[in-house]
Amino acid sequence: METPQVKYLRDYRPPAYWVDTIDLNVELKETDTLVRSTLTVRRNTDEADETTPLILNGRNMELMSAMLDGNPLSEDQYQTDAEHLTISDVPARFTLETTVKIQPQQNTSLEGLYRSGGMFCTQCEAEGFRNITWFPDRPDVMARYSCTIVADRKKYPILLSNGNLTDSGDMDDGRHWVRWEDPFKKPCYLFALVAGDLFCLEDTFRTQSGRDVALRIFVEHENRDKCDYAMQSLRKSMKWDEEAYGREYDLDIYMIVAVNDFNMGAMENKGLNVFNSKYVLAKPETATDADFWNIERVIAHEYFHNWTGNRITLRNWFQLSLKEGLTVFRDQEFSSDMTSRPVKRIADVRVLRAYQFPEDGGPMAHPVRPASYIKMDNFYTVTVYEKGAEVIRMIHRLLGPEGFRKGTDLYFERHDGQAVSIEEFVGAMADANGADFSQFMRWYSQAGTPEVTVKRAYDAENRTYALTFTQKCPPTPDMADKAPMHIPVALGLLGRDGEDMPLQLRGESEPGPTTRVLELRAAEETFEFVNVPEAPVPSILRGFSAPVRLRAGYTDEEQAFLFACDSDEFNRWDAGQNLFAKVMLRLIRDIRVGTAPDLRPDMIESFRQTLRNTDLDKSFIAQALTLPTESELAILMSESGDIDPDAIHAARHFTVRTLAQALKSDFEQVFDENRDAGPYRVEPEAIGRRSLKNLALGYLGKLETPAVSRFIAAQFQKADNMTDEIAALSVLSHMDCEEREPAIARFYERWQSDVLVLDKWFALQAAARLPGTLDKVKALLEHPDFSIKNPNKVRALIGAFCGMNPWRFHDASGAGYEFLADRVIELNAINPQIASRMVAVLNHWKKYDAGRQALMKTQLERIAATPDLSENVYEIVSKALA
Ligand code: 0A1
Ligand code: ZN
Repeated sequence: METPQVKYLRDYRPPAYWVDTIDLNVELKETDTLVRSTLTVRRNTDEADETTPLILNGRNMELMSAMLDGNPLSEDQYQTDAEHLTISDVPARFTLETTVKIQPQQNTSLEGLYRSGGMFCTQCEAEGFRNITWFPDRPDVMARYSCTIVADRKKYPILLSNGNLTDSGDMDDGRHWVRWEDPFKKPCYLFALVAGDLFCLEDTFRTQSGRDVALRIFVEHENRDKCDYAMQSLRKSMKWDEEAYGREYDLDIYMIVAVNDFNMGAMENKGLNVFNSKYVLAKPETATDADFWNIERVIAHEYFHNWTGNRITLRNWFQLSLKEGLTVFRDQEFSSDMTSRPVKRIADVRVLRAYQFPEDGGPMAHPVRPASYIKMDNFYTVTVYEKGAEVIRMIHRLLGPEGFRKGTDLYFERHDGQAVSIEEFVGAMADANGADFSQFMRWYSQAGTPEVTVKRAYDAENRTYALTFTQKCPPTPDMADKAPMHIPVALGLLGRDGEDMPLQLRGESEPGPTTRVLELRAAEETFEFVNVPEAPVPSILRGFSAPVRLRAGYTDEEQAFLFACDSDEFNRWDAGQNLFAKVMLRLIRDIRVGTAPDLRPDMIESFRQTLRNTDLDKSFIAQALTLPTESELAILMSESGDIDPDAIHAARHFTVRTLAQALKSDFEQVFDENRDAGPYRVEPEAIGRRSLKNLALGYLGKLETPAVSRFIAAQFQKADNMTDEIAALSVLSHMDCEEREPAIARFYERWQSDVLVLDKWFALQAAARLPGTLDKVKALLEHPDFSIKNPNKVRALIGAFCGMNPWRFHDASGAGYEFLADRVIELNAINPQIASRMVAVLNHWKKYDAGRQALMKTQLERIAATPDLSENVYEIVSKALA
């Protein structure tokens, strides 16, 4: 294998040729598909002259014919290799018509045009369009698209592409055709095509300017009763974007298609979103509260892309966070407005810490704007998406909501219709507000999670309080030395009574609001507050105002105090988590040296108080009393030494069990009080009741007595919605009791015809902490409902075992590692994107003990030596081994 080529941001040049229009004619057939494309091409005279060849991207296609300005190209006028079509002598403007044959039926990579069940669909981001036809496959080439689709009328009554349907007709041979025209210029990664026999749910939305937009959701007929929530979510998203950003939808039709085989969550193709069916289909019997929440979030995300991504798109793929960080920030704010702001913030920060912080500290660490990549697919990461959103959130925090809105208004006004860079976005923010973001830009170029340490000094005599912050960003494989960042630190000071103190910085004539944003810019900086009547407890980084690791040096007592009193609900939650984590890290130490573990009574008491606190939102309580997971503890443990999965499991198990024993009657009472949430509804109050009730069930399950397993099995039987049903089953799945197997079997019988519910069934068995789990997972690979070609199934079974079951996956025998490597090698030949997602679990191998390190390394080396290794997997594995 040749060593794959690295692409660098610094090498970016604008294209040598523009494409103004592309007309596609796609003839879908049962064995292969013919694609005729007509491009109008124009030389970019800033970059190219008559000697510059036209180079187009393409792969996995057979070129049937090529014509330049109507004249067939002879073989000496062009060259092809596996990835390019080069035409050396072209005029300044011309049309190029090519016809290619492709084989969507053979396409298991799910990139380009492929089959999913009985339908055809496309996925072109990032570089999938080159699997469909010859084209300059890069986001800065924006063209106007028209597309005619020809297919069998019976099998594919629905034929869709971007924009507006302008014409259609029947042919004599049982086929029909439909023509779509998209009036908006777009990069090819936003092209989409769908053909199938689909049910369509219709609705309309009247925009703020009074235009009616037709909304259509297409699904397989059997799922017709599962689209209402998605439609409702779409309408809410459209309204919210008008209100929050003044953004109105621009076409007359907005379509969403649900497909079962999809590599990612969903795709924002212009006017024709293609979704993983998991983020569309829901009804109370089959979807959980979390599923409903995710559907609303993903529908919003893709809809918001219409302005942040489509109307204004990317100059090159290095700028991915320009659209993704911004759009994630927008969907997070939308979800906060639709649900509960603190609970949403807690959930988002949990993801950031559990996935992004480790990424930033591992072999794949990269800045929010990566400087290089081998395969762009590998950079759809939590860093680009979630840390990218945190960076936008910091801008929002620094400018305030009005300033931020002025900035986005200017951004849309200046750059509509363009392919731009992150500089243009931050530039609009700066210009609209007269602000200086030059130091702030380091968030885009420096990888790694900054560490912020705080020293506190109270001077009772002068009634002053000084906070000294130091910041340090650890080295990452791409960069050893980092310059200080511009970090907004939102902060409050709590008095002994638990109330926020008025805050007055030295030099200010009077106190300001009780939460202040301090802006750190230097490696070390001191802020001094005056008129401070007593030594306060600081609540630092309220709302998680910057994606940093905070070292505030709190005592347990201070943390318990913040957990009980902080007016900032995020920090309140965080204080609890830090306290529990600290307690469990101590237990881990005890267990490792053979000391009998013991849980302090004050921890149990502080837990009880939160559980019984009726002033708190129930969803918040459920979040606050969910202990850090084994994976989260592993991250914390890795900061000071080797991760010990066995001790982590033992410590967490001990903690949960001890709490369950000590608070048994409290949990039972909480369960009873919240048992009746009325008929199932997706609304915050009912969700809160269910989450608290099921939290209690989870703790009670750890008692593992026959009475408890009977009780949980009864809850499982009685459940009338998937949230409760799966909650009970998942508690049972970890228990070695006689109710377990019959419940799992019953669930299968009940749901065997619903592929999405079966994903839950696979995942739950793979995540079970019982000793035989790996053998069970291997057996389930052979189950008739499992398919390695379906990404959702792979994530459910293999992903859940390797990613959600750390204790079993990291079994000291290395059997889990070997299992994963076998699957990665198998997937490499089927679907490289999914293979590389799966192998990334091994990225953190150096954080384990010598024995496990050696075992993981052996498997990584085995994967690296696989013949025909895809670029996707090569990039991850070679960086992990470096
Ligand atoms: N842009 C989509 C996500 C997406 C990214 C890559 C894909 O294929 C490699 C597919 C979808 C989003 O942000 O929702
Ligand atoms: Zn996106």
